[in-house]
Amino acid sequence: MLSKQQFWPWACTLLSLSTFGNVAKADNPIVQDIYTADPAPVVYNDRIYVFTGHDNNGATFYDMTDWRLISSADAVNWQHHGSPMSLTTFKWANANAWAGQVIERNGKFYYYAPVRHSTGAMAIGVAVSNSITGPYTDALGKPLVENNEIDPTVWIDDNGQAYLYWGNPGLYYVKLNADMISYSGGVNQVSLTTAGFGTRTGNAQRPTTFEEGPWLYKRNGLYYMIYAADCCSEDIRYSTGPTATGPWTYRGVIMPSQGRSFTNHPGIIDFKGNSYFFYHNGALPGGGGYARSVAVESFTYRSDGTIPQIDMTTNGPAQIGTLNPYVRQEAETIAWSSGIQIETCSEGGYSVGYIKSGSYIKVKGVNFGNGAKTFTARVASAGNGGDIQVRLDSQSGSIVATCTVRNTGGWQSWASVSCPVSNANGVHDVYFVYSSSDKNSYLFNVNWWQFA
Ligand code: FUB
Repeated sequence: MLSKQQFWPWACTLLSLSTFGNVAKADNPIVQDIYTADPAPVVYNDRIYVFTGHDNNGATFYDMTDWRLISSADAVNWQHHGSPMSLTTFKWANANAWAGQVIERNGKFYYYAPVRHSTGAMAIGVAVSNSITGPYTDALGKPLVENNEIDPTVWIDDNGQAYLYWGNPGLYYVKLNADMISYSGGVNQVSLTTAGFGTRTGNAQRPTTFEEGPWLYKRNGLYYMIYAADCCSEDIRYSTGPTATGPWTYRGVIMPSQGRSFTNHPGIIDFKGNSYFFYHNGALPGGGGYARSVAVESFTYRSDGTIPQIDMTTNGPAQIGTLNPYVRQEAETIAWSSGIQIETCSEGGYSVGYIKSGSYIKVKGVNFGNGAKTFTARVASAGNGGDIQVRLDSQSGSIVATCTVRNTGGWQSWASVSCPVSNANGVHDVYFVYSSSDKNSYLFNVNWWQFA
């Protein structure tokens, strides 16, 4: 995979770390080994979890078959959690694993997702799990709502009333019951007025800018409806209201149409005192309208609660705190990667695989404090192995440790390798650069790493 600098044609001037006084910034897009779309962030247990769709390589339509999940404690290093749910979860569905959202209630997690019913119409299913990372199982064995429209968003108001909105071309909502898998009062259709959703020109069928991808939330007493607008290419706009059911007042554009994908899809959260806007674009190599990638920006609400314009960047938000290298870190905790894939691990969870010479993983803002002495990695190899070079601050930065990995007897036969570390003090971006004289073969897999 190319470096970001090679493929970001509309990039803002890339700013060096020194410009920010050594504050690590996220790298956008935040997943590099696969195409991801339709981000749905949720804060849980001091982490941001982002549920995404998964675009296929070479796709010519949204023939998506599973969803993906990543999480972060610092908004720059993202742990991959594989696929929490797939199309097969909904036995009554046969295509289109599109834009979903997860919400927690009373220790259970509810995943609302649009899929194509085997009858042919788009419908919204609900799946449930006891763990945010899944697996999720179909809660009903049939659609929760079905009117051939898509893109559910869910919000629980202060009084406990939950709302599920969805729609394209319309906008609908139901009041969910406390069980989160049924509703009362029937399906309500929002009247899409230009006062509420802005004026679209040149499309008599769709006089307002609302297109799809609604995202409902409440902040400081104000209800927000964010949505993809004014297709195509879409931009992101928003409306606000005094209640979860409006009346809605149009507030304008948040993110202009940018970034090589003719769709976009919003998700907004507050986390550790910061506000984050998730979206997608076509920024990865081979990216475009059907090969999208999720990215994130931080922003600050104006004092009246309105949202400023947010542009796509390659830098993304600043890191919250630093990453502790003296506790075990999953190898699939990544700020940026090249030439790797994530796969399930026989020791549990996930590991990094398909590593070749020249592949690398960047982890941002690693705090070595007074200095690390030893590096340990959990590895497996059915091949000839190779070296893990631990470099600081760039792919070609100084090498502070080199661990040699040999054949362990299988790609899931795990062993620990350790090597001495020198001159690793303070806070640095760490690049794990994988190296071998064999430039063609897979070298080894990595499950976790830890400094001492
Ligand atoms: O990912 C498939 C569809 O594309 C989503 O449901 C829409 O929001 C658009 O992003």
